[in-house]
Parts: sequence; structure tokens; C-alpha cells
Amino acid sequence: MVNFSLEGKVALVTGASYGIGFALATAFAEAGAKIAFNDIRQELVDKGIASYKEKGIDAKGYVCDVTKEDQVQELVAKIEKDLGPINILVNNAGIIKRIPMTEMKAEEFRQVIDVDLNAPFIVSKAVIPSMIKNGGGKIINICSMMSELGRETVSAYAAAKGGLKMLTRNIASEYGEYNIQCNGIGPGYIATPQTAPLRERQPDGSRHPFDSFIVAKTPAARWGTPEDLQGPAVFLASSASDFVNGHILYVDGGILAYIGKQPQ
Ligand code: NAP
Ligand code: GCO
Repeated sequence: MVNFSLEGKVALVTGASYGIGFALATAFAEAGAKIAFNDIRQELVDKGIASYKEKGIDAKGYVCDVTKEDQVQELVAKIEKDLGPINILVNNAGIIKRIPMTEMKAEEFRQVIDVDLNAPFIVSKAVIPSMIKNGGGKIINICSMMSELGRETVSAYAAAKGGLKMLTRNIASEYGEYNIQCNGIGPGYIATPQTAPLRERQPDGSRHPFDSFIVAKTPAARWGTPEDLQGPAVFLASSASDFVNGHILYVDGGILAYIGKQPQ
């Protein structure tokens, strides 16, 4: 029988007190996994723990900045002590800065690369040795439409998410022989706090032009929800995907397949 169960597994989802990370961790818990998550600030961790509790999930939350290697090493050691070795890692924590490239400071560009690309390297590096020791593991990197496409104002984000796609393939290449599967999920446009500014109503009550643009660009004709990503994430975290490695699973309502609406 195909096995999507995560019973007995320990999952770390980074930046998961709300948004996409929260939805993925919730789905993992429902499939049987024990959940650890981190966020950058204590109040967010507390808020996250309360939200998991509301769903009947006893998640362990930790304060940790994923860009800091010493904090990440400490985080992994604490999780091992509290829950056991990590079997599933989701590199979810991410930021975006929407600034035209010629106006962007090099420091701002670096910050985005640091959280969206360097951090997945740091956290993966911290868990891979114990995954090897324990006979395998699953790493899921949260990529983006910007792993494939560009657009105005998101040069740093696109560079990071494009890099994350290749980091995914490289981890799969380098550690596949240890039964580690590293895959990506490339969400389409998902309604979360990160994309809230793109969906804000206009002063006259009409839709934000970017909101209408995304609905027109998406064959499903809507924004995605964090819940749309749950099934694909459980698949990639479970033994049902044991021979899937280095793959980016785009969950985008069809955006990447579509040339766009023909002019009327
Ligand atoms: P979100 O609502 O902004 O949540 C991101 C989370 O990561 C927040 O809890 C954030 O904490 C945390 N975080 C940021 N920097 C961190 C750091 N240095 N250390 C630890 N935690 C940190 O974003 P989301 O929309 O759920 O996105 C989650 C992931 O999916 C991101 O990688 C994003 O790029 C990606 N993604 C999103 C979409 C979309 O349409 N929403 C589409 C494709 C991909 P703070 O609140 O303190 O910043
Ligand atoms: C933007 C968006 C995106 C999405 C997502 C798409 O400004 O274009 O924030 O980049 O969040 O990553 O997959």
C-alpha cells in the first residue's frame, strides 16, 4: 500500500509560526509527525505555539535566526534532545524586498540572499550528518515562481530562489546515495502576509491591479492558499516519494504552463 504516513517522524519547519510554514507543519502533524518550528522572535514563537494548540498539535517552538550558523547548530541539538533526530526538514523561512534593482542597496540584496539561500544551506548542513547516521531523511526547500521567472522589483528574491532550486538539486546529487531526498515546492501566488501588500484593496474599494493580474495569469483563476501546499508537502515528506529526488514540484494553479490570456 502507498504510505503517506509520517508516524514517528520528527519534522523541523523553519519560520512556521504562521503562513505557509504553519500550514505545512499542521499537515505533517495530522500525518503523525512530531513538530518543531522556529521563528526569529519570542512573541511569534508564542503565537505559533498557541495556534498549533488550537489545532490540537503539541508543537515545540524555538527562537532562532536561521541565518546564524551557531544558533542553528544549537537549535538542532535542542530538537534532538527534546524530540529526537530530525527526519524531515522544510526550509520555509523567507523574506522578500520589492525594490527596483537600481535603487536597491547591496546590503538589502545581501539580506535577502542570506535568509532565502544561505539559511537553507546552513540548516540543511546542520541536519544532513544525523540524517546520514539514521539511514536517510527528507529535505524540502520552499522555492517560488521566481525560481523560474523574473519580474520588476524582485531581483534579490529571484536570485535567491533560483539559487535555492540549484541547491536542492545539488543536495539531491551529493547525498542521494545516503537515502536523503531533497526536493523543492514552488508555490504559485499564495495569500499570506508576505503577499498581502499585493492584494490590498484600492482606496476606491477596487482590487489591487496586481491582484487582478495574478488571477488572470493563473489558469485556476485564483490565488493559492497555504492549504493547497499541504498534500504536495506530505507526499514529499513521506516514503511515497522515496525515488523522487532533486525535483521542484510547482504548485501554482498552472501559472508556469500558461502563456496568458489571449487579447479579446
Ligand atoms: P511569511 O508569511 O512572510 O512567513 C515567513 C516566515 O519566516 C515568518 O514567520 C518570518 O518571521 C520567518 N522568518 C523570516 N526571516 C527569518 C529568519 N532569519 N529566521 C527565522 N525565521 C525567519 O511568508 P510565507 O508567504 O508564508 O512564505 C513562506 C515561504 O514560502 C518563504 O520562503 C517564501 O519566500 C515562500 N513563498 C511564498 C509565496 C507566497 O505567495 N506567499 C510563494 C512562493 C514562495 P517574521 O514574521 O519575523 O519575518
Ligand atoms: C512577488 C511575490 C512572489 C511570491 C512567490 C511566487 O512579489 O512577486 O511576493 O515572489 O511571493 O514567491 O511564487
